[in-house]
Amino acid sequence: MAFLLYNSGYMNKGGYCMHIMIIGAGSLGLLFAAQLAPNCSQLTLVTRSEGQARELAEHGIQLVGTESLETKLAKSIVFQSYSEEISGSMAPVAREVDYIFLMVKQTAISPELITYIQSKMTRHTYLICFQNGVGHEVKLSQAIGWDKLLFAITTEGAKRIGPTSVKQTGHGITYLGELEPKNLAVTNHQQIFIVQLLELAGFRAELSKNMEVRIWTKLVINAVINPLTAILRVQNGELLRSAWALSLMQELYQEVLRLAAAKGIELPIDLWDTVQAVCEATKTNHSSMLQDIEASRHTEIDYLNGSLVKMGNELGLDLPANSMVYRMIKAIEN
Ligand code: KPL
Repeated sequence: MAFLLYNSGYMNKGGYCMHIMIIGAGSLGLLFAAQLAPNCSQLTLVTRSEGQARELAEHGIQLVGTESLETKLAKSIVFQSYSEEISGSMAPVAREVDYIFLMVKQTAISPELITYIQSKMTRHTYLICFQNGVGHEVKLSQAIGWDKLLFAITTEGAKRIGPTSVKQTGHGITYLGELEPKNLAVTNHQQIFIVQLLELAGFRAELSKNMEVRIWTKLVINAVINPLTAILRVQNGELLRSAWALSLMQELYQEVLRLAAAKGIELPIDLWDTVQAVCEATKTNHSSMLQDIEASRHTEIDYLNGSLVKMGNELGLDLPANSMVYRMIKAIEN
């Protein structure tokens, strides 16, 4: 697997003098890169494939706004493979990285990628993780340390139209904070700064002192909606129109509630309403898991229902519905 760099090289006198690196050029990576680039002195977008980095170098990022406004960003200056950079055969990107936004799926957080991230971290670098589900926090805290880690949950809507273009499909909110707030490892000042940076780029962003609940809330939404849409091969909204599907959603949901209670995690009392509201609001979407199955990719099931079943096992709690959908997705993947 080769990660390549697409460097916007965008200089803006009014922006912050800093280097932001975004790893992952899927829908969110492209959207955030396009929006953040004008506000920082250097932005590097790290892609997985060489082809995408080349195309970005040639065309820049094309952002189609919600009102169909098209923006073209500055063209790239540098792109290179990260393995060449690590081996020293290529000069590293000039300025030290201040913030790394990790915007890849859980399945992409390989030992190779972690080594790459480590090679970019200095005493002053913070890593901000945008993943769905759980599991990454353990790997990354071991490799990077809690004092360098922040977590974000975003509901920004974006759809990748091609390797260099993205459509903003809706405006959401991004919550940012630590997962181990007891440590207060990353100063409030740092966290507020990132929130301001996101706001300057046109995103709604808020600091959260309760990232665990926010991560679990998203985990529940994805664990209830995604596997069922992928097994039944339906759009999100279809789940609400079938009494059978709704009862399966309820079963998955109730099991997660029991698990969360056993772990002492207080989920919002109206979470079931939220799950249904998300289903309705995204009714024409193919969930990310359905898209993965359609494209014959590995899904994030290990980090959603798989993690839930594993946590249940550790506590002596059975989660039969979650275990069933987990095994069905695994069977489909294979
Ligand atoms: O986040 C999603 C996903 O597909 O991963 C939902 C909320 C289900 C929207 O499609």
